[in-house]
Amino acid sequence: MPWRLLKFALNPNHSEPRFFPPETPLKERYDMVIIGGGGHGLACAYYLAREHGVTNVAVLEQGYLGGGNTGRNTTIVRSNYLTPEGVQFYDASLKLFEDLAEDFDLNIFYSNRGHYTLAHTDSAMRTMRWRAEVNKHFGIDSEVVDRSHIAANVPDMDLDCGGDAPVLGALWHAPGAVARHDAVAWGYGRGAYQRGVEIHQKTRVTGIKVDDGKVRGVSTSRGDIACDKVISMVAGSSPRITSMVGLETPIEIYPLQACVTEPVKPFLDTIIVSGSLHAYVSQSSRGELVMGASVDPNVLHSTRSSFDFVEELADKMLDLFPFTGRLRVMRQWAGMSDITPDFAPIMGKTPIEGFYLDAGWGTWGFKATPISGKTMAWTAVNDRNHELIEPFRLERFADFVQVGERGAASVGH
Ligand code: PYC
Repeated sequence: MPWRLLKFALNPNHSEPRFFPPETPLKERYDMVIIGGGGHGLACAYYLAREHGVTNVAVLEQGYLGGGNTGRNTTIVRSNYLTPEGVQFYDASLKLFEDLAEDFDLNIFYSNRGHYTLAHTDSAMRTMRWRAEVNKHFGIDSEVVDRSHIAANVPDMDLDCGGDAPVLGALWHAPGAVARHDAVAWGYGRGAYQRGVEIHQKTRVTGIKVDDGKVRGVSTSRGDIACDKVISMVAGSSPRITSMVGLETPIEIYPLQACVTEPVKPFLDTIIVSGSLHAYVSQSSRGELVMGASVDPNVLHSTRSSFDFVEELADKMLDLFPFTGRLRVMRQWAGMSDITPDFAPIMGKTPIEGFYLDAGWGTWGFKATPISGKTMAWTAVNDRNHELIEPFRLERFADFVQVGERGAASVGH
């Protein structure tokens, strides 16, 4: 038993150090304000402090830390994207993920599982070959495999899918992993706070003050703050924040639902995604099946759950794993996906001096947490886009240089 735990157990007067400090009043001025206390915002605060020595920073979160999409995703980490820009960006993120537990001195339950993207049609096989070639070009461990590879690793899967849509092969991505999402947020949050950053929960940003095209401060539900730089790192609320500075983005918000079953004995140690069936599944370390599908069909700013989602997902899951018909669904929830026209994020500087944007995270935000934090911190400090995020700049839509990532967005949308 760890010594610290024993001390805590035996001595009622010994108090375990708080993970986060008690709430303090807001200061009148910060060098930088980060809007959003999810993984991305907390990671940015952490790298600002750790790598740039910038600590006069406030992270403002309207709810609780990691209570938005950070705590609502299905924790998949992978870098098997389609575009060179996406592959390099997510590969850098995956590499940071691998060292996070050590950086934080906190177990983030990073579990390397391997990731199959199943192909049920010839055209899906073509896309898998395309992705594999781009991945290999950048040194990413991805390859197209046939049915025997899948059968050997996932013996309980019905590769014929009940005869409806037989699996032809898959893209196999050995580095694919899962991690505990809230631990990632807490690790970044604690690391930032220990270095002097302030984290304010239940603090809603109600306005951003801009004079002469330059950021001067923010208004919040707890009063006004002066600052020269604001970094918006929210999900589901990006249009609300960008409208405060008069900025338009092509983001549309769709709910993305997920659910878990009751726990069962371990039978699935890889991550399975089927873009054609619009379903994906992994088994958590507790034994639950963590499952999801594509985004809801209509634009909606809501985290409501629907029966339609479970019904349709169960239909697909039964094709892949017929025995799951006996399992009960234990929990169901939704997040809000900020979807862009090219299925890539929007990152970096904006036409408003001192206003930086990290948005458009659709269904691909969790896996980008470390690299978003790191590159946005660098961008805000240097007032110039980090080279890894330059392709994701907002102006790409006006310039017609989009980063077409739809073919790698996991489940079809
Ligand atoms: O990008 O791997 C992914 C993913 C899985 C579920 C939603 N997005």
